[in-house]
Amino acid sequence: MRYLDKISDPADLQQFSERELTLLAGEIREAILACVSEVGGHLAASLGTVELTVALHSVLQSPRDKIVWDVGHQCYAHKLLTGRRDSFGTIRQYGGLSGFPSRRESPHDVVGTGHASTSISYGLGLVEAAKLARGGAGNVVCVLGDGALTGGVAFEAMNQAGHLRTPLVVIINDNQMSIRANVGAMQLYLNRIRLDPTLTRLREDIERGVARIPAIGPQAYRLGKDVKESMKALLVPGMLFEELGFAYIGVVDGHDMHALRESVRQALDTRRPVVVHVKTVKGKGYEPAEARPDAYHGTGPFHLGNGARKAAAVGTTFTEAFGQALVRLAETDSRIVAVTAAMTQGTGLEEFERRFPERFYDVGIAEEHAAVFAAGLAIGGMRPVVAIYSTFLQRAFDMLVQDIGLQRLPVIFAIDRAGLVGDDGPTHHGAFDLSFLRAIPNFTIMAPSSQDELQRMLRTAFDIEGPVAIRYPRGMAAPFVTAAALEPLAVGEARVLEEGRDVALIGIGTGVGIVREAAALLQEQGELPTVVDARFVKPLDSALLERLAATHQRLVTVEENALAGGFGSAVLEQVGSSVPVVRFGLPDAFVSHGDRALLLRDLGLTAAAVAAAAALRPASLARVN
Ligand SMILES: Cc1ncc(C[n+]2csc(CCOP(=O)(O)OP(=O)(O)O)c2C)c(N)n1
Repeated sequence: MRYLDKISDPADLQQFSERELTLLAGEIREAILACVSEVGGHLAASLGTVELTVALHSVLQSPRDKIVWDVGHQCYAHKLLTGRRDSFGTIRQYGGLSGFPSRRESPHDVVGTGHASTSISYGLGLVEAAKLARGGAGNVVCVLGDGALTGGVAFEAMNQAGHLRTPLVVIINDNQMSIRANVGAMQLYLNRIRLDPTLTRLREDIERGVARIPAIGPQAYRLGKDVKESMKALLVPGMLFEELGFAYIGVVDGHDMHALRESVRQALDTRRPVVVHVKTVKGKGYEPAEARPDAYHGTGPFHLGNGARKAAAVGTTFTEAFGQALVRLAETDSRIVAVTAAMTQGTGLEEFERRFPERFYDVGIAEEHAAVFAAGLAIGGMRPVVAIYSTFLQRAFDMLVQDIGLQRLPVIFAIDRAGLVGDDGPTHHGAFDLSFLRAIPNFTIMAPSSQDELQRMLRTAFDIEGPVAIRYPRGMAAPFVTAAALEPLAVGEARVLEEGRDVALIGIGTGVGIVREAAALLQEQGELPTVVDARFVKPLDSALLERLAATHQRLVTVEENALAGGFGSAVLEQVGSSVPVVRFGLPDAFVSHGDRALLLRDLGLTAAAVAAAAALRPASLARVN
């Protein structure tokens, strides 16, 4: 029997010796690999934190003690140790376990996460709440990566924690990687600490009050505390954290069970804010993932033997279509600058970075900064393109309003992963961008139905002297429309795909594929709907909408955005009560994780449902909003 099979609750770890805990870590690694190679998932981060997770759960008493996982993508070992071993194989699948901590799933998942850099804020709130409630609330340990430490909110929380002197343990899981190699001055600082063991020894020497600094010798010690403090500031690892009011413990080998357990105990004993700097290897224990942790950050199913992906993608994704077009445009316009917040690969900017390194910026996990930085670039005469996932753009909402919309700056947002993303679930679905962008004056908002359309929209964006958003989904670009690539579009003009009668089906983005299919179903029943690709959410093609309203008995809109405030709402606002409008889109609820097609089916976002709602024979109406 495996050690893992003896654990149904973290308390069961108490029965094991440190040697057994280390063996258990090996079993957990195997279980993660067996599962993720079958169903895909966040592999490398979870492999890197196995010993850390075992160490934490063996020292702490969860859920009385609370572990807050930043981002949460490294939580697989935690799930295996907290009563979810038998359902682990369902992770990220429709109806199965979430790929992230989820409050609905387990009392051990103290917070539900998915977005980075929030753990210290949560942790601080938890400890302060316990103080206020005067309950014996246990210890709180936040685990965040060096990548997450590039996010400003982490520093906002440290600033407050240091000030309050709140007893809170912050474990920095330093693997030198964000999704790819981490960037920024903070990473250089962490590297300096972790790469130079003499610094750690120096720290110990100075802490003991022994002046053994070679060039200065014993005299310095006699000069007293001030000199000692300034020497510390220059040389001592972790001084930056100490200046912020945190004690510093490190650097700890994140794969050494004994060292980890000792340092966690020591940290808990300090009863003040404390940083434990742990050095781990992302992808630890699986050679392909150690060699290419970026490729195995999030992976589809793969062959365990050699790490090769089981299903290679065929065709061009929207992401690739965007990246290619941006490179083409940048060849002839030296003002074009690309900005990403730690998502170079995910947003298709690798080729741009290779071709134009001086015009490429990875700002780290800092979406708010990315937006304002781009605003500065635009004021300075550049044409910045911020390539960003819809869900992460949510962080920068105030910047979109204040720093870009209000200033009417020509910043282009290339918004990837708009709509449902599938396996990652509600923390990652891009459900709201049309709603929150549409409310901001001066923005032009487009959504392509195909890769050609995306490329033409990007070209169009550079002709617009104000902010632009282009939103497109994860996955393959529908190949059904071919237009002359990179020809600009007429701003605010929709495209009538089929002139029909009675019912007008109006799609935006992925909605266009659905209305085309729905039209085909209706045609089989002898109906002749009008079919429109709206292309623009703002400005709307108001002339066309007025004409359709006057000549049709019903308008049907289809979008992959929240119905509240989305494209269909815009159409309703335009046509008022002059014609019934049936809207299809995402509900006023957080959509779960799982296969995108299954989720769309559950939500009634299918061609069959649209056709049923569009059919004029009342009996076949599926739903009318
Ligand atoms: C606000 C936000 N922006 C971007 C992401 C995408 N993302 C997920 S994990 C990750 C890298 C995190 O690096 P780190 O914190 O060092 O953890 P590691 O994966 O190295 O363990 C990024 C950029 C996110 N989850 N949240």
